[in-house]
Amino acid sequence: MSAEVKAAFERDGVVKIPGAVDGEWVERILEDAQTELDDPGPWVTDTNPGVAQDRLFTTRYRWQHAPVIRDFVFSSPIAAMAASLTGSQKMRFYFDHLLVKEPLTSAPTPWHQDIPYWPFLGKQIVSAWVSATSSRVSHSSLEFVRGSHRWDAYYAPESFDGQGGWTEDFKGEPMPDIEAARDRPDCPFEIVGFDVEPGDAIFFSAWIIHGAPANAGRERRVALSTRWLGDDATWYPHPGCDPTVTQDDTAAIPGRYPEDDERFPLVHGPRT
Ligand SMILES: O=C(O)CCC(=O)C(=O)O
Repeated sequence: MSAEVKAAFERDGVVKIPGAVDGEWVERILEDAQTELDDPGPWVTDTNPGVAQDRLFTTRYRWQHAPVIRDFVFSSPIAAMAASLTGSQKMRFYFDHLLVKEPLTSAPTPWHQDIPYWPFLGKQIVSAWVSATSSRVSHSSLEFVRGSHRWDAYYAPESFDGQGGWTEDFKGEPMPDIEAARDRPDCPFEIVGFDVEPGDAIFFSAWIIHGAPANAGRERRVALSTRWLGDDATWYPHPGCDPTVTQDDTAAIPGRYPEDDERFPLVHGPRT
């Protein structure tokens, strides 16, 4: 990563890296997506099961048993890129999240911040959203509130299926109404979106506010988001966070760097 790209990531909280992974990975992700749509695993959000249009489908936490995801995590260049962007010596893996929007999916991805959903704190926590399809912002590519990773805000999570609160347990500030503000001349948010081609990656801070519009197009949109823990990550289980991994599942110690190779394997960097 050039100094310029790293500076942009630090300033904006997001950068697009064109052609981050090659066509072979793209093919494998597309095949994996079809397999999951046909036979979904346990951690699924699905607004319209079984149909070919108007369906937002997400599935996650499969790296331990899905060979494509496992290979991607351990063999693609993404971990090294995440380390370079965040200035981390090491990168541990948190989880994988496959996100599909079928043609004419009316559901937007709500504006949200990732960090409150997750049992971690730390500024060197990053996602790599790798697109396996060509997508314009109007066809549900991602949008961001530029610089919002530096606000020090921690907003209450929302469910992706439009059903409102992610959990009753989480007490937090509600997300500002970005959508209502965006067309106002005095909109205080700088919204940036990225059109993508297959293999492009959007890297973004776990603290940045982001979302995606509906898919107004006639093509399926497929992306694999992987979540990475940099050097300053600490384990922070809290009410209402990600139910796929709890304190019962890990040897990680609250407030400490998560040295648990079963749950959060070291993928990049030295062991010591
Ligand atoms: O793909 C999407 O629509 C949303 C992705 C997202 O929010 C994420 O990867 O954190």
